[in-house]
Amino acid sequence: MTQTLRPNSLDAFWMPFTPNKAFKADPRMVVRAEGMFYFTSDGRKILDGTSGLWCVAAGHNQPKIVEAIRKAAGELDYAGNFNLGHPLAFEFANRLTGLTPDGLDRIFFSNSGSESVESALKIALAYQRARGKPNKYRLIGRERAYHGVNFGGISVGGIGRNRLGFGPMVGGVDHLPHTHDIARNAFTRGQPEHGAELADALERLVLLHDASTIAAVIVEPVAGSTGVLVPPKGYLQRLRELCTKHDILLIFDEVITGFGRLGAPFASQYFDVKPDLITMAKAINNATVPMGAVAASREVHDTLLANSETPIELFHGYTMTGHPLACAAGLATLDVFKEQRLFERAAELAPYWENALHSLRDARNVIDIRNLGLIGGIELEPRPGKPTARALEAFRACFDKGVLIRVTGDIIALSPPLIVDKAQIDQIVETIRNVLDRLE
Ligand code: PXG
Repeated sequence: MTQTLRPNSLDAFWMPFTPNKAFKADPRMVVRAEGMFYFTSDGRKILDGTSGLWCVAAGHNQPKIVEAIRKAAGELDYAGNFNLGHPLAFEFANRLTGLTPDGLDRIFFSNSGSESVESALKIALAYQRARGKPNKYRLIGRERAYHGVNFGGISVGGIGRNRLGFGPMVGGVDHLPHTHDIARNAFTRGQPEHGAELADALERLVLLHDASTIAAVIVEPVAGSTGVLVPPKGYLQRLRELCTKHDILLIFDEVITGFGRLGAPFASQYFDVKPDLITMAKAINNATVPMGAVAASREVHDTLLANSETPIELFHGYTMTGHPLACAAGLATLDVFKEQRLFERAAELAPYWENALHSLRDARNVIDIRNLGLIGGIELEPRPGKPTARALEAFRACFDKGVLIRVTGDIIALSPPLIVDKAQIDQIVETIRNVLDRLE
């Protein structure tokens, strides 16, 4: 065997969504985590203002969840769920239905948000076929949407850069306009006043394509990774009405908004709008073991099962669907959410979070601040000719000052674990102010 790499070489790992060359020239490594903190390889303690990547809702290395995984690994390392079941998957699916909106109580497991999106899109198409409407095949996404990185997800997604270079995409897809409107809504606390009428763009797509060709609309209730775009008041309600009117399924991608981020189990309950399918992942088991899921309405599930022409009703699933470790972690996570009242805690802290964030209104180069639940977005004026540079420098400077933030374009996106306390919120906000006021 030829030894081509040093033992600690950074070369072999091709990092996702990362400028690999720049990172490897100046790496930031974490080696341990606990509660609200990461610990770096050089012994520094970093306050996590991002829940990892929007996922560690119960805080890092939660002892009860860690123990559940240890125990499960010693009992049943792996069992697939193709024609052979294991109790943890059934138990976890049952328990999840205690959180999903009434009637969305059939759970399909995947291993990530991206796979949950693919699963939901395929379920939507299979449902339309099962009810005798195979011509309802179109999928409607939205500009500035992020639905993961697989082909269905980037097709309905609305980020040009994520689509560029990957060919013609999935066919039969169209997009609604995004709802971001700084001119009318800058510095709104919570939901913006202006923009509900943007949902009416669905009427235009119906005129163009005819409702008889449209299977489903997919949206993030709050768009997260493209910079915290909070839906205008009445927008999601209007979208629901139009989908119902035109016999189109509505899918909420709740990979970020699920599991208490807004102070309710799902955004669906927070906004009191019920979709037909919900995608979830990330905080489903506190991100300890890769897992995602789709919650489907009874109508969707039962129609598919009742009208199947073959014994297998849905030709879809993954080797790791309902992995025992992921399910064990999920069960423990739901216990922790309940015991520590984390969703209620998020709701109680939301006003403090809102005030703290909006105190940055007069910080240097800030052009908008947005918030909902325990999500925050701070939009910076891009540096002329150098978009994203200012935010990236803010990210590095905050990290050096012991606070992990997330940046996307020139927007700082914040989503602390739901266990965050007021002093830690102050620390996050004060660090950002300090950094911004010193940044060109
Ligand atoms: N849907 C939504 C709404 C998401 O936010 C996915 C699907 C895909 O999930 P997976 O597990 O396949 O990555 C996501 C993921 C960021 C960031 O910094 C956000 C995500 C992923 C990585 C970074 O905003 N969201």
